[in-house]
Amino acid sequence: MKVGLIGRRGSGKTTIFNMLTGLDAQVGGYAGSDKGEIHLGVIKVPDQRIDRLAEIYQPKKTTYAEIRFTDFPASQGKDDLKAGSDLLSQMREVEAMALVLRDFDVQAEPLKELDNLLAEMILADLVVVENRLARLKKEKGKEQESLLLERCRKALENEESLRSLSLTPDEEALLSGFGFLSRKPLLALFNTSDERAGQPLLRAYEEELRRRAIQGLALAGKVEMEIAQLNEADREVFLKEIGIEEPARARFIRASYRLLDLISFLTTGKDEVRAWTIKRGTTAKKAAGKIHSDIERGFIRAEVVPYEDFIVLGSEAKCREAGKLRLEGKDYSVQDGDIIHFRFNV
Ligand SMILES: Nc1nc2c(ncn2[C@@H]2O[C@H](COP(=O)(O)OP(=O)(O)OP(=O)(O)O)[C@@H](O)[C@H]2O)c(=O)[nH]1
Ligand SMILES: [Mg+2]
Repeated sequence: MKVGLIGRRGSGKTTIFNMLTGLDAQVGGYAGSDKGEIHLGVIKVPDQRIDRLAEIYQPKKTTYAEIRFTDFPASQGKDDLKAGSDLLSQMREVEAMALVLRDFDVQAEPLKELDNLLAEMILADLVVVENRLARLKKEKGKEQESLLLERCRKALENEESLRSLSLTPDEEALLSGFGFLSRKPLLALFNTSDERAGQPLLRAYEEELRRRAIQGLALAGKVEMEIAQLNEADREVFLKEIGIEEPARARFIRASYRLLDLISFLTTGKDEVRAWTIKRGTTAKKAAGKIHSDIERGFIRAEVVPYEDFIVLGSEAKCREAGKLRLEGKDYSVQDGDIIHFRFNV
């Protein structure tokens, strides 16, 4: 999964990037010490099921699901999302956006920041839609696309995001190539002061977000970054001391999975124990394609054991005896925690 960190200059994007990745990218980029670089980082998604399965199988390789973060610099001008900018085209590549909102001092106006960012994204998308529509006028046989883009234009002109449109899978596919910002799943990250570390999102914010149909999360970027950069033993002590139950990284990962409606299925064996991230509702055949296109193409069936059953019974053989191993066809909707062996034929 690719997540972009986006926000105003000095809102704490790099601070939060460091917190999430445990890296040590230069903060305070706005002061000129770094020249607006993009930072990239990858984290493994902690998964106790994988830990447990690795203990049982002792595989050669253990692979967790991953999230890839891109920390975007705020651009030099005031409008970060100027049409045609390089930054903008890179933002179109991410699958989800985390908007970092400054909420750590008295001058902070996180909701205003949020609304401005949302408005900029709508504007950026509108430019793309209008350019494309102008070009389509000269082309034949693109009626469906034109009609759809007209619908998009109407929404955007009414200052509504493209998230608000309900689309058929076909329409979705037509739009996917544009990478519209206002259609990307969005998480609002309120970067609070250290004193509010570990506290949930303010009620007032929650209500405002609900009105905008956006999910939010509060984190105290600065102190949580410092915690993330400690070694594991010190981290535990420190977290207790300031009363944080769970590091913000774990909360962030869970919120992202919820936001994107993602689940994991698991594969096991002597070679590798691995978690695979898919969208809820993905069929067995499509899930197989996540591993390899050959397995999708030659799909015969999926042998499925739910993780919980496997742990209770202790082995695949016992699961088989107890009738917990199911044979599922290509249209089976994969469930979170399914341990799957795919049978296929190439
Ligand atoms: N007090 C306090 N300061 C913070 C917090 N988060 C960030 N800062 C400070 O705000 C400044 C900007 O932080 P960065 O993380 O570099 O902000 P940024 O959004 O990456 O900035 P640009 O990349 O320039 O747009 C730094 O000096 C941080 O120490 C916070 O939670 N509390
Ligand atoms: Mg930065």
